[in-house]
This record gives sequence, C-alpha cells and structure tokens, in this order.
Amino acid sequence: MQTEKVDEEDASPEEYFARSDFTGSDSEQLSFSSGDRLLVHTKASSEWWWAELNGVIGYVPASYLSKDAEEEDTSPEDPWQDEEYFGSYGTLRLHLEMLSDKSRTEAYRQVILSNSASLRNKVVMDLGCGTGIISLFCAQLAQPSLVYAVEASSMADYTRQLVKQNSCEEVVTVLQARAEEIELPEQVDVLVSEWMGNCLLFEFMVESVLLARDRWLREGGVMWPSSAALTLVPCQAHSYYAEKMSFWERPYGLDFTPLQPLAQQEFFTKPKFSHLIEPDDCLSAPCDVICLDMYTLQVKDLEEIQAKFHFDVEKPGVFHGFTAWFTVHFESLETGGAAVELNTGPNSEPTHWKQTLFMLDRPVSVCAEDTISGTIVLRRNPVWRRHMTVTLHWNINSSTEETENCKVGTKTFPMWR
Ligand code: J7C
Repeated sequence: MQTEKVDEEDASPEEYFARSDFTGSDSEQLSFSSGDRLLVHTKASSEWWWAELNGVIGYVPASYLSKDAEEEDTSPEDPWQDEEYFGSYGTLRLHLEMLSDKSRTEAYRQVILSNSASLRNKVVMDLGCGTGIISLFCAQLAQPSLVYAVEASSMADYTRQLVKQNSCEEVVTVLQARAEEIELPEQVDVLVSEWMGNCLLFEFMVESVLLARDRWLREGGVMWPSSAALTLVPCQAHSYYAEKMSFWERPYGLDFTPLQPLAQQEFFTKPKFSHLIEPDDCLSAPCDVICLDMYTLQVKDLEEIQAKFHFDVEKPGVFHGFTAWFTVHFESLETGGAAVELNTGPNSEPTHWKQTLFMLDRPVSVCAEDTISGTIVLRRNPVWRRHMTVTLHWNINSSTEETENCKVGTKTFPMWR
C-alpha cells in the first residue's frame, strides 16, 4: 500500500462494521473478521481507510466495511449487478468488439474445425453464447447432435433469428436464461464458453462456467477452454508515465508538481486496462504466475488466488510496473490432435482484452542481473462479486547499491471495487 499515511488522529472516528473477513497483506493493513466493529479515523482514499480495531491501527479496504451491522441482509443492491451486466450485453457494442477480435473468434473456430470429426453426434453447451457465433461454428463446421446456446441477455432474441437465418435451427437451441437456472433433458459432452475478462478473472463469469460444469458436463466430458494461465512481467511504461505524471513537471513553463500526488491517486490507483505493451518494454522474460485447470478449479478457489514470482532483469531500464495478460488452452478431443491456444500477450496479435498495466507509485531504475521477486494475490470482492483487487508485493535485489530506498513495495489495485 503506497497511500500517504495521515498521522494526526481525527477527533471523531466513525463506526463501521466488517462485511466479511479480511487478511492484511502487509504490516500496514489490519486483519479483521466479519462483524468486527472498526473505528475509521481517516478516509485516506476511496479504496483504503485508516482504521482502528481493538486498539490496533492500520489500513482497511473500504469496500469491506458497512455502516450497518445488518446491511448484508437488507441490502437492496444485487452484488452481481446483473441488470447492468446483462443490460450491457443486450446492446451490440460489446458483441461487435468481441466479434471483431479475430484472434479470439478464430481461436474458437479453429478448435471446432480441428475437432470436427470428434464433435460428430456430441451434445454441446455454449455458455454465454452472445450472438451465437461459437454455436454457429459448431453447426457449420461439425455435426454435433445438439448445441444448447445459453445467453441471459436480451441479445438471445436476435441469436435465435441468426440461428434461423443461417439454417441451423435443427442443431442449435437458444435458451434465454442465466446458465445457473437452465434445465436440460440431458448432460452435455462439451462445455464451451468464452468467459475470460480483463486480467483473466474480472467479471467472474468463470463462476457460472464452473457451476454449469458441475451440473451439466457428463463424466469424462470436455471443457473448452481446458486451462487458463495468467502471465506477469515487470515492465517499463515511459510514455504512459510521461503522459500522466511527468506532464506536471513543466507545462507551459510552469511548475505544476503539487498536482503529482493527485495524478498518482487518479491515474495509478487502479490498473490500466487496454494497455498494449511493446515486447521491448518487458524488463525480463514473462512468467505464468497462475494456472487454472478448468476441470478441477472450484468456485471457492476464486476467493483468493496467490502466487509467487521471480524475474531476472535482462537489461537496464526503468521499472514502472507490472503488465499482466492471459492465455487459454483448448485440449483436443482427438488423440494426438493439435491443441489450440489463445494468447493475449505482447508477442501475439493484439486482442480486444489487450493487456493490464499495474503502475508502481514511483519508478525504480534497474540493471541487468537485478532480480524482482514477490507475490501476487487476486482477492475477490466479498460484496461485489464481479470485482476483485490485485495485490502485488515486490522485492528488488540489486547487484549495485543504487536502488537501496526502493527495494521493497506493496500495492493493492482495485478492479474496480
Ligand atoms: N448465463 C448466461 N449468459 C451469460 C452468463 C450466465 N451466467 N454470464 C455471462 N453471460 C453472457 C453475457 O450476457 C454475454 O453475452 C457473454 O456471456 C459474456 C462474455 N464475456 C466475457 N468476458 N467473455
């Protein structure tokens, strides 16, 4: 956590209650349990408050606290924000973005094409089918006996029309419902879904996929994608740093540096989605930090995912932050058949996910042969179930002594709550 600490105590701290358990990731953060009564002294930022529990003081994530001890039961708001979520998928904007993403759409097409023989007479579920592109590929390129195309948003009306328009209504059945609520007459052989969000998990649509797997995938059935990996790399981000931070040094010949703490708060608190990192800006070889097996992953595993990393810096440069992206793998139904991979990293064709940039508060110069090791924790928001925070803790080990003040750091990034 790199938010400035406020030393003076507020005269009248406000009482809050913990909505759920929280384990601090460093000595500055308070750990607490659901129902604990905390006294908030300072609302240091919209995400982190300075609070007291049983005489111990530290930072607490604001989203874990509520004014009302009973709020959990009385909250009128939907923690999944389904109205807003499915509302946005009821318009074309996001579907256009996904369909225009050739790497994404072609990867699914390739999986179906290269498995067409094995898909013959199989029953498929396409979860969150949107406009139905994957289901239509199945019907067009293979001969499944049936495809259940499940879509909760109002787009499903149009999907039905598209299925008919393309003469696939014998094979593709469109169900407008949340996958959690459907009833089918049978289990399926293949569960295919394009569920990945920013930084892989954002949106947590993967939960719907896991629940559908446990209920509807027959024993020995196949998951597409079959596994997913989150990749991390320490990186430079000179132009982004210049645009948002160095800018204030001398605009129009004036010193605007008093605005820099505000700039840091406003631009570097949350990760930057839609970042396209140049391979050259990677300071080290990227590393797959988290690997999820879609057959064994459990919903409860999603609450907190932790991993360690270790990078060998390969060239001198400025360590501005970390960039993350994901890769998903599709196993072949055919023994020996080629597996397909969809890689959203900087060495592949850019996708609509692009990459996610996590900026440090202060850049650090690094040299070849330095190492950057640490941990990453993806913590799902206990209230807003489509959101999470990413906590990065890093330790720079340097062969030279120049970096002495900046060797260790921790920062928690809300996405978005
Ligand atoms: N049930 C049915 N459709 C869903 C569900 C669900 N539980 N969750 C997401 N969708 C649909 C959503 O309406 C949209 O068309 C697509 O799946 C989301 C794709 N998002 C993504 N990040 N890949």
